[in-house]
Amino acid sequence: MHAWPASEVPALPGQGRDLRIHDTATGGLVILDPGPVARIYVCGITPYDATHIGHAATYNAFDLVQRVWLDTKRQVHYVQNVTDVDDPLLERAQRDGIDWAALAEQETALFREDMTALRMLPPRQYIGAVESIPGIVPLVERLRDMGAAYELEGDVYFSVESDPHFGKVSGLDAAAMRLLSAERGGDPDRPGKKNPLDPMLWMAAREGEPSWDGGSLGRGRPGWHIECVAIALDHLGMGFDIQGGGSDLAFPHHEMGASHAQALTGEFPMAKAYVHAGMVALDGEKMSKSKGNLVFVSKLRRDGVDPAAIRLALLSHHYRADWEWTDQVLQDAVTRLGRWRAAVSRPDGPPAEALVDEIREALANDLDAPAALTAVDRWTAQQEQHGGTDEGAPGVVSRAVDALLGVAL
Ligand code: 5CA
Ligand code: ZN
Repeated sequence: MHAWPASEVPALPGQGRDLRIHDTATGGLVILDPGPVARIYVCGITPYDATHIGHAATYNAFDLVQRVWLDTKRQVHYVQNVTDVDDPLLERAQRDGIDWAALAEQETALFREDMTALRMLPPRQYIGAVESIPGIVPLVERLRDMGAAYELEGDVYFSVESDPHFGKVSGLDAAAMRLLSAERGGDPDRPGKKNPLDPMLWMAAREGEPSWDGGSLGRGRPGWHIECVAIALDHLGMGFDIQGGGSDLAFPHHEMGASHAQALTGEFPMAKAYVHAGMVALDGEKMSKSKGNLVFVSKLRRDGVDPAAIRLALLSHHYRADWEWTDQVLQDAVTRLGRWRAAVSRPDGPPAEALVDEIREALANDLDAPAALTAVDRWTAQQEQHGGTDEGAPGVVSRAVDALLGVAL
């Protein structure tokens, strides 16, 4: 699959600071020390509906990670998937009487447009579940052959007990895991499983559903977690820096994925940090495709909202917070964008060096984008009230806001 075009990242004077980021597994900040090439895997969309503000907020967080790393003069190896075959996608296609593959293609194309408009830097590899199947099958066969997976009525399940580190990503107890498993795509009540939490690795072909050649597994399609693991291991290998997604992926998705990878390789951990973005709500409830309480990025764009204002609205909340989308949030961002643009449109202004430093420090400190915005607000207020004599300072501010926050002024 192809990704989307990269917007240019302006070069800045000086160098950024190393990222300290909250890791779900340890519950605290970790100082990541990636080599010259930082490695990150971010879970992509299941493309059965358009990109909503919740998705955009999560991808915004990981775009900031990429920008902080680039600012430390590292390269970034960023991989993202597209879950282009899964139960919710097939159910939606069935409901609407359309071909599931056409639905996936259409919504993935819209996602690329939205990401481009929001100036999210693309992943180096953007990979679909379907195209990954030839790589997934041998992994499932290997897990089965080593005794970490078992068959149940033609389906293949992963045995969570095969990974001694199972549970370390989410830190949840068995009861909480069971509840979340039932809510988020698992089948804890299916009779015959060794452990109710065991997730499916390979689902035998079902009547009326697409299926692929699974070698010794028989025809079928892959489970959700093994999809991301196959893609991550293929392109990044074990011990990569960040596994990212929204907080609803911590369990079971990232827990199970880590266990699949750790059982397969005998190495620990799969990722140095598991990073999770908070959930965006609308009308008091988590924005979700299944509930339908959605604000679409593409709809806002069609209504004439500047994508830079949408991006500023996302940045005005800390990535780990759960927050509520309202018209006021967007209105405030539109006002802020107008003030910032006016402030950088003058040839001179207050000195910019300290501001660039403040933005860098804020982002390196667990991606504190709201603190970065406050710093730019302060510079803007000074420019509005007193102006300044530093020639070229507004240009430096404009480039820093673009390079570090992805907002084109
Ligand atoms: N395809 C899988 C991941 S492999 C998936 O979860 N797809 S998704 O389309 O449901 O979600 C894509 C990303 O958006 C995930 O990281 C998810 O955690 C995040 N996300 C979904 N809803 C929200 C929300 N309301 N607020 C913030 N992030 C959200
Ligand atoms: Zn995933």
